[in-house]
Amino acid sequence: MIINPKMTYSLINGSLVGPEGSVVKGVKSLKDTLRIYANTQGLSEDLLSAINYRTEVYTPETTEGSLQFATSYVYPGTVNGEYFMTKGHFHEISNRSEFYLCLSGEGLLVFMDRQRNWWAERMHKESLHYIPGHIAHRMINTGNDVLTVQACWNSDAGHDYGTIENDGFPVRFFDRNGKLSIEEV
Ligand code: M6P
Ligand code: ZN
Repeated sequence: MIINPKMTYSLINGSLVGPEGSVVKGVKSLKDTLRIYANTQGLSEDLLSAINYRTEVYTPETTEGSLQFATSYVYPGTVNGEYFMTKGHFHEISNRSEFYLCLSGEGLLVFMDRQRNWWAERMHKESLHYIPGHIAHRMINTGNDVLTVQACWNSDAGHDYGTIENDGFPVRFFDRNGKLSIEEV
């Protein structure tokens, strides 16, 4: 028999659409992510309630070997000059890898290994990124539009946020007078 797929995915705006409850939506406003930024002094209420990023996650199965699929929308903006970004994470099952595919916007995908070495790849429409296991990853929106990124990874990978919350990444990215400034910490 031939049946219709349960899900659709828009190549234009990344939106995942499926049966009720199949897509788990998450929204993080700046209030939720404040601690990832270097300087959070004097922020307006408007900025604090602005969306930092949203996610739509489709997890058809959670057993070992299965995959999940998500779209992240990282909004444009800065916190005292520092570009909006995702929290960033290692995987809880550390060897699990991941693909990111950028649909629109401009940004950076920052990688960090366990020795705190970092490097980054430019993200732009149609850029494809492989994130090997054991490597932390964070997206930075350096543009003026939403950075829309599709992700696919093992359902059992989990997120280890603790390491990043405690030690952060060794580099930050700022808009200094309209120019990207890379500041190692
Ligand atoms: C991608 C995936 C998700 C992740 C999301 C936001 O969609 O990597 O697993 O949750 O980006 O990133 P983070 O959780 O690091 O803020
Ligand atoms: Zn991941």
